[in-house]
This record gives sequence, structure tokens and C-alpha cells, in this order.
Amino acid sequence: MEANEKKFLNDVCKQIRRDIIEAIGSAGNGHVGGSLSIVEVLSVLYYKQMNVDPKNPQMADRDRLVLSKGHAGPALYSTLAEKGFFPREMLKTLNKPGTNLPSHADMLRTPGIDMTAGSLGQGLSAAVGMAVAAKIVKSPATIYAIIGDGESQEGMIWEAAMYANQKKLDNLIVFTDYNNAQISGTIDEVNSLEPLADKWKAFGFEVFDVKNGHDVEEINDAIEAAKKASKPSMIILHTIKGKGVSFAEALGIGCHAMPVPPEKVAEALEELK
Ligand SMILES: Cc1ncc(C[n+]2csc(CCOP(=O)(O)OP(=O)(O)O)c2C)c(N)n1
Repeated sequence: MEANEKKFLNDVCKQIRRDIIEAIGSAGNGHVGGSLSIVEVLSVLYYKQMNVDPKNPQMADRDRLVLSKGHAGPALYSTLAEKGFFPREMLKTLNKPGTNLPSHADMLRTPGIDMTAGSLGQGLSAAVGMAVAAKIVKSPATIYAIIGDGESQEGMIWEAAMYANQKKLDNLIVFTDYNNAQISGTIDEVNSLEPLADKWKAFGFEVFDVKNGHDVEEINDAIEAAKKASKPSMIILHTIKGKGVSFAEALGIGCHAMPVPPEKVAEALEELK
């Protein structure tokens, strides 16, 4: 990746983080930690990899993203707003009565959202269904899904994985946001996923381990390699919950869902200048 492109994407990430904090700040509270941990993958997807058109969100043969960890809606909304799917001012309506930006992603309300999510475990099955459908209609679309590490404790994730392998879905690329934090503790304390890469390999996936899940170049390289694989791909992103906002990062699992009063919004915006 060229240095200027990397700088551009990193600037986009900063702007997305500012939007997330402002949106959650206007709601008063929300899912800060798991939104901030997926900013880089979203920027690489929407600014470099995905074939989407903000002016035509329902475009046939577009690539799809299922944000299976749907509670990170604010991160996806901020990315879509920056891309021009809807006006940025809408972000201030996050989770308010009558909004088209509910806390969890809803495909019937928001331009650019490909799948409703929020009940953890279900999104990957939807993505697998989309990938099967794309094969049937011979669409060139790539189907992406982002799952949480806590979410990966759900059995339905592994049912979907089994079927992706059965159908040899080389048009499916899944990311695990491996921030090693869920609500009630670290993943390792609550119900460890290890050896995670070996598990996905055993389920028939090509596995890519991205050591720094906040490095846009590493993420992009993994996606490029995954697109060439002849089977479904799992890209494990080692990330930090609350990434980029010091007071959130410092809280660890405590930043999962948290209040963001005006003074904290100001503090974060100063840091993200
Ligand atoms: C089926 C289901 N059970 C419980 C919840 C409540 N819930 C929302 S987020 C969350 C933790 C998810 O952890 P993880 O997947 O690691 O997400 P991240 O840390 O990336 O935010 C839980 C239990 C839910 N949304 N769906």
C-alpha cells in the first residue's frame, strides 16, 4: 500500500472515531468499545475493497457486509455516513425515538445496511445464505461478515461455518474482532476460543492471522489474499476494545457499553484531532 493511501485511510479512521464518539455522546451512552475496535476493517472495506455505491445502496451484485456483532452499529453508521450513504447530521439521532439509526443495525431503516443484526450468533448464517445465493445467481459479489470473539462462543457460528465449507463458499470472507473482551470478562477468563485459528482451519476455512488488527495495510493484504483463496476465509483481527480513545481503552471490558457525557466527548475529540 502506498504511504499516501495509508495516511488517507488512517485519517478516515480518525474521522470515523470522532463520529462514533459524537453519535454516542448525543445518545448519552452506547457501545463504545466494540465500535472503536472495528474502525480500521470498516475503512478498508468501504474505502478500498467493497463494490458499493452510496447513491444506489441496493445496487445489484454489490458486495455485502453483515455486521453480525450488530451492537457495533455506531461504527458502521459512521462509516456509511462518511461514504455518503446518508447525511452525517443523522448520526446525532442515534438510538433516539423515531431514528433510522437504532443502536443495533437494521436493514429496513438505514441505507447501506445489508442485514439486521443484534441477536449474537445469527449474522454469520445470514452471510452464508447470501454467499450461497450469490453462487446460485452467478453474482460476482463478495460477502463479508464481522463477528465478535464473545459472539464466537455461540454454537450457531459453528453451524454456519460447517455449511460454508460444505458449499465451498470462496466468496465469503469473515473477520473475527479478537479484542479478547466480552461483557462479563476477558474471553480467556469466560470461555476461551483457543486455538482459534486451528478451529477455523478444521472447519475448512483459509485462515489469516492479522497481528495488528488496527493496521490498515495488514488488513488489506489479508483481504487480497482471502479473495484468491479457493475456500471460505477467516481473517482474525487482533484488536483493542475502545481503540483510539484513551479513557475507553483504559476501562478494558468496562468500555463495552458506557455513558459518554459532553466533557468526555470533548476529551475524545481533542485526542482524535
Ligand atoms: C444472543 C445474544 N445474547 C446476548 C446479547 C447481549 N450482548 C450484546 S453485546 C454482548 C457481548 C459480545 O461480545 P463480543 O462478541 O466480544 O463483542 P465486542 O466485545 O466486540 O463488542 C452481549 C452478550 C446479544 N446481543 N445477543
